[in-house]
Amino acid sequence: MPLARRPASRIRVIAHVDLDCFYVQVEQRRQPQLRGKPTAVIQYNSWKGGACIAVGYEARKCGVKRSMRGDAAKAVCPDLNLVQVPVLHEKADLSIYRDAGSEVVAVLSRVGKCERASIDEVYLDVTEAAKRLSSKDLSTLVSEEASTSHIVGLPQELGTKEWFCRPDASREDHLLACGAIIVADIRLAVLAETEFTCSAGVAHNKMLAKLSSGMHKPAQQTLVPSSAVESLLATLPISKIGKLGGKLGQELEGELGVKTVGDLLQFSEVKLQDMYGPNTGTWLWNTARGINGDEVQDRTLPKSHSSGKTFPGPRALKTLETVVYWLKELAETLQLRLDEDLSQNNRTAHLLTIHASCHIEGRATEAPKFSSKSRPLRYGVDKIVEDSRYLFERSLHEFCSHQSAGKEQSEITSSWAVTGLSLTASNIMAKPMGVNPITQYFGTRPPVTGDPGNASEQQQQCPSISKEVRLEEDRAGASVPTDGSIPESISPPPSRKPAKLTDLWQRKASLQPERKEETVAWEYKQEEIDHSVFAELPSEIQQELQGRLGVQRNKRGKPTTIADFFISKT
Ligand code: TTP
Repeated sequence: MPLARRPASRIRVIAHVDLDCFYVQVEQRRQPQLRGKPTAVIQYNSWKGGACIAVGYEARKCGVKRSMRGDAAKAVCPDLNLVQVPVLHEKADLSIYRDAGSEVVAVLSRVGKCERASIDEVYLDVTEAAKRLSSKDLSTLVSEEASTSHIVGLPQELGTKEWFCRPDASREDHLLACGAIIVADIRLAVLAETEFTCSAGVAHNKMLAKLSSGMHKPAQQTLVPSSAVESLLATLPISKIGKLGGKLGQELEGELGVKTVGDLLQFSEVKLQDMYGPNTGTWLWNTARGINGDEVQDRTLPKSHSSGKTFPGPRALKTLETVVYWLKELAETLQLRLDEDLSQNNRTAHLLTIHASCHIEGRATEAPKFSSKSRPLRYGVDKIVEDSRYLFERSLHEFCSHQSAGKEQSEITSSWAVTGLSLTASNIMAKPMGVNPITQYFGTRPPVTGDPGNASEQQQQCPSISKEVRLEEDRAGASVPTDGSIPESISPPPSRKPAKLTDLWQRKASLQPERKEETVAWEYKQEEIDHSVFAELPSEIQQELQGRLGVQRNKRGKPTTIADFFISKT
């Protein structure tokens, strides 16, 4: 559910930075002979040459698209270089891409508050830096890169540099121009220090910044002045707004005939609240006007860790034994990530969630879909396997019961097929220094297999396996051990270990499809906590406890321009 936040009371300058054809750039840096040549990165999977998951811009010009299999891509672009995602423990290994992203984050975070939003996307709040620049004479500061910025709604008679430096600019536009100069400079620094090009959107809020970063790619930046917002949104399909891509967007179209963001303007806030609830109604009303109060979070580390894999077509898992085999594989990867996070960042995760895609063979699956379920996370591969197996069985039981309504139960329970499986560790918190976790003070009850009444689980309807999982699949499509290698693909050289940046980030939760809020399962009722005892606890413990209770409450409620560089590569 989208959250309607209070509009910001001050002018902000926000950038959304998105790396161009990211995996391809990482591979081209590892294999410089590929620079300027049509290149795509494929998941390891012998079927029809593997799926393209990242396509370089040279290859796009030849007609290669991400949705293509390697064989089809080669057919449209015979010179195409296919690079396979590295594979580790029978699954794709994304660490080189994560580490490369961390290098970029390290550079970007110099200019302002930095939120790592995905493996290759970052939000930056450059308001303070823009304010500092605003007292200076911009005409001497507009770099060549900045002057290539695209400005939405720029009057034809005005050049970009003129728009930046015009004396009658509003305070809002002046700060935006300052932000654009800063973002152009930091993009050049990213290129110089990491060899990666990126594109950016610069606006007064996150939503508009994100919308605009993809308008001109690769290696360019786009500004959205407030005066251009209305016309920009008037014809923008609602699906372009992240949170309107799914069920809510379909409802808007079906119930109100809304196709573009501008179409929403005709409805009052009250009407939207009546139809979609007070929070979503207000969020929709704001969105129609380009209002978005979301703050850039100060976060360069991931909010969760996931490990997943899909099992398409004949690879679908049809027995509990094979599911448990893969749960163990996924648990091992997850535990490695948890260990790394603990040792490098002193953070621990507290919630384990299993997502799966399941259907009954030979039948269109009827709603509700296979439920995602969560429970408190216990560290250790065996414990993760035990807990996730328990959750899986619970969900499978519910799924089969529903699917068998009016049909032969035995037929249903024997013909399920799992095509996607993933484990996520979330609710990550800093581990208090020098004290044991609060779970040790209270002795958290471990989950008991077969305990049907365990109140600590939650359930979510997972409309489909998440994009996160899809990404994991892409890496892990590789994972069937009997697959042959792909002759045309270029095997990547051994991974180059980047300098100490692995601790900076990972993948985002924004890739997760929208779904009901996750809640941590806390096994103590708030009213059972004696506040005088609570006040005696070490502050770190109080903090941890508050964190948990807080979550519980949620339940309720050198080229001159970067483009030159890019062109010079082609
Ligand atoms: P994107 O940012 O969606 O795309 P991109 O960086 O390849 O290209 P663009 O210049 O158009 O932004 O994805 C970032 C990386 O995430 C991409 O390089 C590969 C990976 N990825 C997957 O593995 N599977 C997917 O389904 C998608 C969409 C991306």
